[in-house]
Amino acid sequence: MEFNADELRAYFLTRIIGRRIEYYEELESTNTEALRLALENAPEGTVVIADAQSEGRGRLDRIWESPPSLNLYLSVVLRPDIPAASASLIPLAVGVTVAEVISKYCPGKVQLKWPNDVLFDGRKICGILTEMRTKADRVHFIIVGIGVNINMRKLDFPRAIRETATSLRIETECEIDRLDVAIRLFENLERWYRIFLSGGEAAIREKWLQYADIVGKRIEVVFGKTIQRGTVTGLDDSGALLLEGETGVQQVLAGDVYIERL
Ligand code: BT5
Repeated sequence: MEFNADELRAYFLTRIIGRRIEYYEELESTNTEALRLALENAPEGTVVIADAQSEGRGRLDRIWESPPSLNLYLSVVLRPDIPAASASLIPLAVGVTVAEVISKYCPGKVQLKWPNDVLFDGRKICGILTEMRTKADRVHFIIVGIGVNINMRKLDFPRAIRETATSLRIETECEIDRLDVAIRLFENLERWYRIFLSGGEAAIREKWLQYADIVGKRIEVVFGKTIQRGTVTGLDDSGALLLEGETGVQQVLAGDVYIERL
């Protein structure tokens, strides 16, 4: 078959994710740097990657352990032209993206935990931090931060999370090429982001629920001093978790989920 260089160029021109890639040996946080670039009009699909983070962030100012040379820490700038209220499925689409990529390396026990932790056999292998800026009531930009534990060994984790965290290397007993994981992540994020943009919300919810395996389970959701309890019946259109409790069906918009042990 003839080699068609124009087609090759067209392929890259039509890509969104990775259109611009900024790499750093160390950053405080790739989300903070991506936020800064986005405010300077960095194009949609800009990716910021760091080998290490000195102040990797989780939700609610928690710390994301980010030692050098072992893992992936990256943030992507998205600029969907949609109302802010319609953006809440994006974190779930990112969860699905990562779950599928991790399943390629170690199939079977990958699970999504609402809103978007990725667990392997009950241990956290990836954290996702999504931050949005709005203009009037529309999305100005969204920063999707992804931290995947790749080559950390058990002793590389601080003692406090040694039993609750894991990595691809721990689970596969093989050293994994970080670049390979990054490329698969970009490809799959491109796919799910396009599904989102073309009205594929139902497909995102369906795939997310498959990986979450939570429908029918009794859970407790803790958000500050508020606790919600009930049985999960599914996700609503916006990606909120639906809980059936004594007072009827309630929407869960934020918090940490615990499966109730009866
Ligand atoms: C998260 O928060 O899981 C979101 C983490 C997002 C990290 C990425 S890395 C690239 C980008 N740049 C950033 O600065 N952040 C993003 P949360 O659900 O709040 O979970 C945080 C909790 O996970 C901590 O309190 C620890 O218990 C645990 N933890 C910290 N580091 C971990 C690690 N490397 N692996 C597994 N668990 C970890």
